Amino acid sequence: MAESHAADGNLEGISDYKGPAGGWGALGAVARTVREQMKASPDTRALLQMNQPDGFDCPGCAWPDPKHTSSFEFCENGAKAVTWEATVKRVDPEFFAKHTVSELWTWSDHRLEDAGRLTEPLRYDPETDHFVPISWDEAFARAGAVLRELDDPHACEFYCSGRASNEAAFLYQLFAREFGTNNFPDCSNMCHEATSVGLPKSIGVGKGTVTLEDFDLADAIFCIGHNPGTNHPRMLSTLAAASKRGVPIVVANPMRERGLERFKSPQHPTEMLSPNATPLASAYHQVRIGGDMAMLKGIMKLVVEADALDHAFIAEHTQGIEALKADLEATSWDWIETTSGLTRDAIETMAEVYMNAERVIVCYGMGITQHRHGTQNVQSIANLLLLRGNFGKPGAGICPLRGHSNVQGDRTVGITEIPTEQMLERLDATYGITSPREHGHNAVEALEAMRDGRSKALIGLGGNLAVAMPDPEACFAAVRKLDLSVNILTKFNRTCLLTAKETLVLPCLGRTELDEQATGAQFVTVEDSMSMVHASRGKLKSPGPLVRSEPAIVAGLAKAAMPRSLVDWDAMVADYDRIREGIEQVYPDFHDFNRRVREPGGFRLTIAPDNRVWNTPSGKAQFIAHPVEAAEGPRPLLLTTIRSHDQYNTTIYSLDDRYRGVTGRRDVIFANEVDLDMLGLAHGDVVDVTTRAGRALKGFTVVKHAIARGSLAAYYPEANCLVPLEDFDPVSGTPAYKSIPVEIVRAA
Ligand SMILES: Nc1nc2c(c(=O)[nH]1)N[C@H]1C(S)=C(S)[C@@H](COP(=O)(O)OP(=O)(O)OC[C@H]3O[C@@H](n4cnc5c(=O)[nH]c(N)nc54)[C@H](O)[C@@H]3O)O[C@H]1N2
Ligand SMILES: Nc1nc2c(c(=O)[nH]1)N[C@H]1C(S)=C(S)[C@@H](COP(=O)(O)OP(=O)(O)OC[C@H]3O[C@@H](n4cnc5c(=O)[nH]c(N)nc54)[C@H](O)[C@@H]3O)O[C@H]1N2
Ligand SMILES: [Mo]
Repeated sequence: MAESHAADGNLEGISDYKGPAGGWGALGAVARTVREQMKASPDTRALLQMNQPDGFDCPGCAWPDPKHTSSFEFCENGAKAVTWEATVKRVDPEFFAKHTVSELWTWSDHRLEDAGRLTEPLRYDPETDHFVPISWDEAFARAGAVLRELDDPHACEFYCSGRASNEAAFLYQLFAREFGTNNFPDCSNMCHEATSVGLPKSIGVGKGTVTLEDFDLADAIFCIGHNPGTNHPRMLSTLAAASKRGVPIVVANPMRERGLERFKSPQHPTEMLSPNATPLASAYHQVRIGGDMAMLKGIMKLVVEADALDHAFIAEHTQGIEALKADLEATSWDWIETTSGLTRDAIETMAEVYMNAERVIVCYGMGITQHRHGTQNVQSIANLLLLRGNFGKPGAGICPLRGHSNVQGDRTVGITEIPTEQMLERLDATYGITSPREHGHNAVEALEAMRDGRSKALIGLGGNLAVAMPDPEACFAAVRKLDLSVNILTKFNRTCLLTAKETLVLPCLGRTELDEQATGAQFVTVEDSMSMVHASRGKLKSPGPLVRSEPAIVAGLAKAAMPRSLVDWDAMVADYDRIREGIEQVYPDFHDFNRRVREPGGFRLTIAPDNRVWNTPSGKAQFIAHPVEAAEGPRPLLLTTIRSHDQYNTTIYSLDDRYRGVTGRRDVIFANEVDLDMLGLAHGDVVDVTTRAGRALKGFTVVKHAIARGSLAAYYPEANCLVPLEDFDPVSGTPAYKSIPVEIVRAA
């Protein structure tokens, strides 16, 4: 990696990126990933199948496609997600015979996954410290034996990551509930849980309310705490179109992100040849980390003072405005300015854009949710929109940018630790089972239960739980204590190396691959960020003859764990239409599912606020006031954790982060130049970052960056060691990954 240079610091691989988002850099990156992962494989045609009417849904992000009907929509990072899955590299039995687990443990996360696709079921052999191939029958029998022996079904954790299809996820929750638990830690618990928990209280639904068409009608768009250039690149075309229409796009983000500043579409030949890129943000406010609520309160205070409220809407559709007004009145500008790091003038310009627009969309991502006050942040955004009736009219609404491509769908079909009674009754009536009524564990609770020995088994339907969670030391130890760890994966990762008494790795098909079952080729369904449900059909050859589909693996485990199960698992695996019939019976919103999902583009689930229907206890939308006590003393430096351009969560495609000017390394801390001066540090210094509780990230290099004062940023998962497991939003359980109080000193 980078060497140190005494004179100008440890700055190898650090530069200033001057280009736009997209552009030739994006095309070059696509060519590179195709070359590295797919060699000359004929399956490079996979890229042409992505997001086509008859193709598969991009496993990259959850941004919708123009109706999934015609346009050729893919992006650089979608191409990386597909080539990473469709790679020609394999980890076969020979690979595992060559490398012990102790050796693999020393590999980087990048190298582990880059080794290639899993091809056979594996079991860890503690005698030799190797993973060894076993048959599917033996794998299921071994898992079933441990699961049947548990004294309590609640001692098993059913983790779900967000790539699983609706069909796989529905079978998975059926398995867990017939088994007897609602323990569904899932990636959503680390992601948009503040949305899932916060929005139902505000507007009666825990999802976004806008569609792509709304972006064509909006008069103003706010983008708070998300980085579309990297994490939802297809959104850049939508933002560029709005910008060309002259719609103001107001950004609030501590970091200047190129993907929010300007964009050159790699799919527009004329744009590529012209020297000009489309500007995106009309105003860029570098809010201090964790300062969003103060900023939002500032805007709302001005809206209320100007009496620019939609009085008719408020009277007919809402409750709670008085408490919100009282809170805003009691909130001082001094607190707003110091907490947000923005001047009153800047906030006035934001309020003006907001008040001058009839139809406003607010988009937000992890910069809002992953804080101790994540739920309060989300509800403050809802408050802002409610003040001017920005729900239930075209061109307006709230737009949480969901994470994984089907994380929203997984939730919709039952992956939740807090199911409703109505849902359980329908599930029980459909399958003749008796689901448990006790709430289950979310992700933090699952790790605590494993750490404390209350939970003894972990099944993972995708994902890399122990690496994605805070406090790796605690999480690693927790998994290693288990009786059983089952990993249903496309690729090997660090969580599988945390061997339990019995450790199984079960290779599954990815989204891009042809899924043949007894009745022929199957398709699956997914739900995007805008509640569109559509079909996804894999086309590529399976990476090996033994690899099975996720529904087949879930059914195999269920049968082994419950030999007397009341569910006809084989029938559902033979024909996924049978699974969809089950989904339809449990969730009436999916009526006529098998027919409607075969229509081009699929269908949209009902989002009640679109019709100004509020499924809250009062039947009204709720303003929810969040009085905050001003903190005493100097404010600590806050560190946020972010994704690089070449990573997908814990999957590290390469060590580059093009738009932030970082090449070949990830050991950096982005800092504001003035802060560095005040700390007596220089661009390129090697530092240690520590927390009060003694956590430390050592030997990283500080890099000056356009980031708000008092704010630092480092990459996830490297910086997860700084986050304690106990540090989360008490309302939603979302870990506070984005506001870690730290100190920073030159390394000894
Ligand atoms: N290529 C790619 N695509 C992805 C993913 C990926 O890893 N790679 N991950 C997927 C998943 S699971 C998710 S959840 C999404 C994540 O998508 P994003 O939400 O965009 O993800 P992050 O990189 O975590 O950070 C978002 C932004 O929040 C800003 N931020 C940090 N702290 C604060 C704050 O306190 N306030 C404000 N206003 N902003 C802040 C950061 O500067 C950064 O620009 O993307 C999905 N899509
Ligand atoms: N510090 C910090 N920590 C964070 C975050 C942060 O912003 N900062 N973000 C959080 C967020 S938003 C999320 S969503 C979580 C992500 O947490 P996870 O969802 O658990 O993690 P991923 O890295 O997405 O999972 C990668 C693994 O999924 C497997 N996989 C890929 N495709 C498939 C498939 O089609 N099927 C199956 N069965 N397996 C597949 C591969 O084997 C791969 O190793 O991390 C969280 N952790
Ligand atoms: Mo996420």
